[in-house]
Amino acid sequence: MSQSIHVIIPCFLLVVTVPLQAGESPLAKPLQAFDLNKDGKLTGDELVQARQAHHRGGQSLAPDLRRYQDFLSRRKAEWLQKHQEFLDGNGDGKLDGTETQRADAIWAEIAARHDIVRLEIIRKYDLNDDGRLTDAERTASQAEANQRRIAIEHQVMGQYRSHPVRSAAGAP
Ligand SMILES: [Ca+2]
Ligand SMILES: [Ca+2]
Repeated sequence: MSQSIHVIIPCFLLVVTVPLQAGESPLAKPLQAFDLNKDGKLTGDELVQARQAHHRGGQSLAPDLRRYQDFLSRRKAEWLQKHQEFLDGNGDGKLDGTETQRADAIWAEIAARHDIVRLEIIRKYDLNDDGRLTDAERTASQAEANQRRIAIEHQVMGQYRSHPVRSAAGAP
């Protein structure tokens, strides 16, 4: 009887209360990695991460992150092409150092918002709670994700287009 109870209690929720040496975590070793603020407890996001890692059964999130970074690189290349005319401030048909710097800064703003959308989309469409999207979950999320990414790029570019930065030479 007591054995079946042990099986039911998810191991990641157990916090052992034993007298501690200074600096020693009350968490079981595999869980300590999730205790980001090192307070000896799993709270909020830490608990979510631990639970999702448990549901992934030891599989890491790294391949998904790489996949996202590749996606973001392709997205940036398309964006550069689409807004080439605007980003090419002096209109010589190419981006010099200053223009590239500015393009990178604008893209960093867009990418930061894409990152937020990515997490929100995963939270919403991750039905099996493993912190990643399966192909089916990804397909289900695609329409909303695309729509939101287009809106972000549109909004940020709108702001820059309506407030053009002064030229490096210094307008009066
Ligand atoms: Ca140029
Ligand atoms: Ca999932």
